[in-house]
Amino acid sequence: MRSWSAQNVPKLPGKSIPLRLYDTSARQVRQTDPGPTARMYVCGITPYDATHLGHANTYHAFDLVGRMWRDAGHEVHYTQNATDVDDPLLERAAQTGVDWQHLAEREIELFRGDMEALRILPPREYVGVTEVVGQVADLIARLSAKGVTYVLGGDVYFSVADAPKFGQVSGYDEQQMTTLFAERGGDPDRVGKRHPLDWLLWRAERPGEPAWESRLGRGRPGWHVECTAIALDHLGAGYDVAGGGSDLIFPHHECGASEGHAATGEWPFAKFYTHAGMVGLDGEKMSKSKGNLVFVSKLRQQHDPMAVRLVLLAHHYRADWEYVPELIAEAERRLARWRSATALSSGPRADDLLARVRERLADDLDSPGALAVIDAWAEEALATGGDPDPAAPALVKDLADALLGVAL
Ligand code: 5CA
Ligand code: ZN
Repeated sequence: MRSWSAQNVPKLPGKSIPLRLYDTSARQVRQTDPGPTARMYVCGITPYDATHLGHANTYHAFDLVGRMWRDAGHEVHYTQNATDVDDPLLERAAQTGVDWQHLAEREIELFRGDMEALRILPPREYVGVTEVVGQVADLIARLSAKGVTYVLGGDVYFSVADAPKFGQVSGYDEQQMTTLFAERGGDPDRVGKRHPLDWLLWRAERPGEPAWESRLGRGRPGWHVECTAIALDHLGAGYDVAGGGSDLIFPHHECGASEGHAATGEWPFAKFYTHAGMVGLDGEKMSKSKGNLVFVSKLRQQHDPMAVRLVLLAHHYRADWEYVPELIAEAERRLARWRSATALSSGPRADDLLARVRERLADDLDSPGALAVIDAWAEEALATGGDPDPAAPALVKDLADALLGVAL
C-alpha cells in the first residue's frame, strides 16, 4: 500500500549517542546495536475506527527510535502492517452496514493524514495483510513442514508444545497467559485443540466471510502470523526492534517470536521487543471496543498538531497515562514559548544543549527529560532577550525538528 510522506530531517552537528532501549524480553534497558541499516517492525492499526491518542503514542515512540538511529548515521529500514482483515473489522463493518474493504480504506487514509500531521516518519513498506495472503500461506506451509502445526476443522494451529522459547518474550506465567489469551483474540476453549494456548495460523473460509484462494485452500490468515510473515519478508530474522503497545506483549509478540524461531531457527527473532505504555481516558485503557477515544483527527483540527506531539513527548513512552484536556493546554503554552525563544535573533549558548538532549533521548527515550532541557534554554532566552549566541535559535529549531519531530 501507499505509505505516507516524510518531512526532511535536518542533519545535526556534533557527536551522536547510541540508543539504549528497554527490551521487554530481557526485562532491562540495553544498548541497541544496529548495523549500517537499522531494521524495525512496528505493529500497525486494525483500521475499523479512527486513530486515537493511544495509537499515536505508540507510533510516536518508535518514531523517536528511528530519529535517534538516523542521528547516529544509520539508515532506517522500517516496516509496518495494517491488519486490514480481521474479526473486529468485519464485525464493525457488519454492525454499521459498511463494506469492510471500504471501512479499512477510509480509516487507513485518515491514519496516514494523522501520521503526517504529527510528523511521524513513514515506514519504507506499509503492508496491508490482504496484499500478502499468499506470502502468509507460504510461511504457514513452512511451519507445517517443520512439524509444529496441526489442522482442526480445516483451520491450522501452531502447537505451543513445539515452541521451546514460548514465554520468553513476556515472562508471564501460564495463568497470566491463559487469561490474556482469552481477552486478546485467542480461543482457549475451542474443543479439539491440543493445548488451550495453541494459536490460530489460518482460518478456513466461513460462509459470508472474506476468503482468499491459497496453497492451504480458501481462507484467511490468523493475526500473529501476518506480522511474522511481513517482518520476515522485508527485514529478515534477527531484525533490531519489534514494537507495539504493551497490549501486544502477549499473545501477539510472544506467538510471533515463536513462529519466527520455528521457521528460521533463529533466536531471538527480533533483538528487542519494545512496548509503549497504554493511554487511557476516564480510568480505562483507550480502546476502539470500549469507545472511550480521543481521536487524533479531532484534536489536530482544534489544536496545532505540534502541540499534540508535545503532549506525547511530555510522557515517557513506557508510562501508562490518562488524557485530560489540561495536557493540550500545557503543550500549547510550551510550543508558544519555544517558538518565541527560537524567533529571537540570538540566544543563550546551545552547544551543550544538543548533547544534553541527545543524552536524555539515548537513555531509553527520556523525552520528558529532553523537554526540560529545551524548556530551560527557552526560559533563559526569553528572560535575557537573546544574547549572546546568534547561532543558537537555529540550532534549537533544528534539534527539535530532527530529534523530537517538532517543527517550530
Ligand atoms: N493490528 C494490530 C497489531 S498487528 C493492533 O493491535 N491494532 S490496534 O489498532 O489495536 O492497535 C494499533 C497499535 O496501537 C498497536 O501497537 C497497539 O499496541 C497500540 N495501542 C492500541 N491501543 C492503545 C492505547 N490505548 N494506548 C497505547 N497504545 C495503544
Ligand atoms: Zn502485529
